[in-house]
Amino acid sequence: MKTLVLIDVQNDFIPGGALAVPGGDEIIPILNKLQPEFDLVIATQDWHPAEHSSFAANHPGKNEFEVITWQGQEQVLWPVHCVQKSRGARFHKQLEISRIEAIFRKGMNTEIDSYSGFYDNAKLKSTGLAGYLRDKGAKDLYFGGLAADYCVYFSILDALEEGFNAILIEDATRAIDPAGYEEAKQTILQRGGKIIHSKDLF
Ligand code: VGL
Ligand code: ZN
Repeated sequence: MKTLVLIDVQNDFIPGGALAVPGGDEIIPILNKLQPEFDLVIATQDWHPAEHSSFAANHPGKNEFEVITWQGQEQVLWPVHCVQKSRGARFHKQLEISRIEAIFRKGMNTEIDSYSGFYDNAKLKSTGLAGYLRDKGAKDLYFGGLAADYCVYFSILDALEEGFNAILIEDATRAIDPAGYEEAKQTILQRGGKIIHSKDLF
């Protein structure tokens, strides 16, 4: 059971968006071409209330990309992004969505950020994704989407911890910070994940 997990392919993470990931638009044709190769395609969506504590705008005097401690957790302060029902929160219009069987939303609790598609950053709450995938018989999870060094990375770590095989499709993702991404890839490999190129799947 080969499953493709599309992480946060939303307007705000694509050039022109509020938290644009460099080259984020280049992955869309790859994600579209990959989908027919999979038995199951699911997606996640970052889905914040406007009052979310991860937004720098909600911390007067603080700057975007500054790191603070919030509820005992390190928190990067992001530009306002992926606000529920906003255009920025929608999937990019060129993303093929007809094969996406389920969408898991995250980041709704104002007090805690949620990079992984499985759990919030303090692991207080599950999105139900692990249970859904087990029920579907999914074992091999292939990841693409945005951003490689945040939501894709933390989703892969949780997938491995939940006992799935996790494979990053390296040309189907882009990172916010190249140095952070290099470290992330090392950690993925150390924890038993794999890194492949989309051409390995055709
Ligand atoms: C993400 C930062 C904040 C992501 C989401 O999708 O990688 N990054 N919220
Ligand atoms: Zn977010």
